[in-house]
Amino acid sequence: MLRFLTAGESHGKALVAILDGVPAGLAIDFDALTADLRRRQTGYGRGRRMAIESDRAEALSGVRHGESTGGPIALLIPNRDWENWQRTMHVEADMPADAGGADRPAVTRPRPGHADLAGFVKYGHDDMRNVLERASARETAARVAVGGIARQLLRAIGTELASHVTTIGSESIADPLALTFEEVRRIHVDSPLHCADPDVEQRMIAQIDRAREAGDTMGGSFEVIAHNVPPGLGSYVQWDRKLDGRLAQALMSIPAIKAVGIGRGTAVASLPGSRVHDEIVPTRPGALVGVARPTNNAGGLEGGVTNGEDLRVSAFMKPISTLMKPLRSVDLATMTESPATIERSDVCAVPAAAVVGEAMVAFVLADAAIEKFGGDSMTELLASWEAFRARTARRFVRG
Ligand code: EPS
Repeated sequence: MLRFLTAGESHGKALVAILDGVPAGLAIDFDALTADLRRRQTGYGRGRRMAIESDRAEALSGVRHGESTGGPIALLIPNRDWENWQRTMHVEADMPADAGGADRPAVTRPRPGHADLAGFVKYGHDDMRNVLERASARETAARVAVGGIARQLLRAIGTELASHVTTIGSESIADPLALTFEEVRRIHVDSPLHCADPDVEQRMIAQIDRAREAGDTMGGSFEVIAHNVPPGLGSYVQWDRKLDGRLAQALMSIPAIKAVGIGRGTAVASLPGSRVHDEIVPTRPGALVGVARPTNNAGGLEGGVTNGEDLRVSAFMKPISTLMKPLRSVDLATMTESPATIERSDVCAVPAAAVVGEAMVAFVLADAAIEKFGGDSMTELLASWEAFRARTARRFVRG
């Protein structure tokens, strides 16, 4: 079983993740982790914080001489902004004499849409900074580092991932499923919104600009595609083993994600079966699953099990809840109507969320691959995968 926990506040000293269950002998490429962390920091519409941070994950345990040992991998991502927040965020009961930054007043005006009010009620905090610091999407940097390791495990069995932004506000690309994995993978890493259609991307940028000028924010959607996914991951035999359910939970846990779609997603509700289900035709020589599917509306999952087609999942993100032109709220210190708190924030973070989405999908797939192929070391896992591969390919050969 692969599992992870994260710790850390947005303006605390660092983010931490513990990833447990990585088989021994996986070569870990830390430059690749840094590149993923960098991608999460970019995208048109991000705020000034990202100019301060240059995220980098350091392993504190579980890696020796560049390879996983089989022990838990502890990852540390320092927050560079910490030095500007020590007077507000110090751990000690008394402010340390050398603490830097400002001593900011308590947050008492909850932002509609944020965890502020819910955390005030649930944990009994008077200063909602205790809520927003942990509810912050900054935590997703730790997930990207974890997902980067999961991705390296998947690469060992030939599985690759890519993502693209499909909607910002009212602008969408026409048909995401019409794009192949290769077309999505080829989107330039420095493209402003990581959208496959440059004309739509320009209109998306204009939407973000208009939102920024109005003190408003923008949501959108993205799709994650996994290519060369082993068939047979997940299971139909029990509700909590269905891979679509596991992917949905993983993606819904990303801050601000409000809906998840598999393959054709919500559109299947309004189409007849003849236009939804992907026909099965003979034959696909050389393929592991030796039949062809002319369409992939199912997004690579049938019965909660991967079917060998590309895995395609999308996620839908609400606009960020910190508005520079704040919505109405109540100051809970005085119980008087008062505009919501303004924190430094982003106008749109959908491209960043897409990178986090890749990380979460990679984690779920790596967990499912370890479950299916097992083993304590990569040698064992790869041997089991190869044997399954050979056995499966043979079953599609007749005559
Ligand atoms: C950040 C995500 C956002 C940023 C944050 C860094 O977090 P939140 O969900 O709290 O809006 O606003 O940066 C700041 C809090 C800041 O000081 O600018 C991230 O993804 O790293």
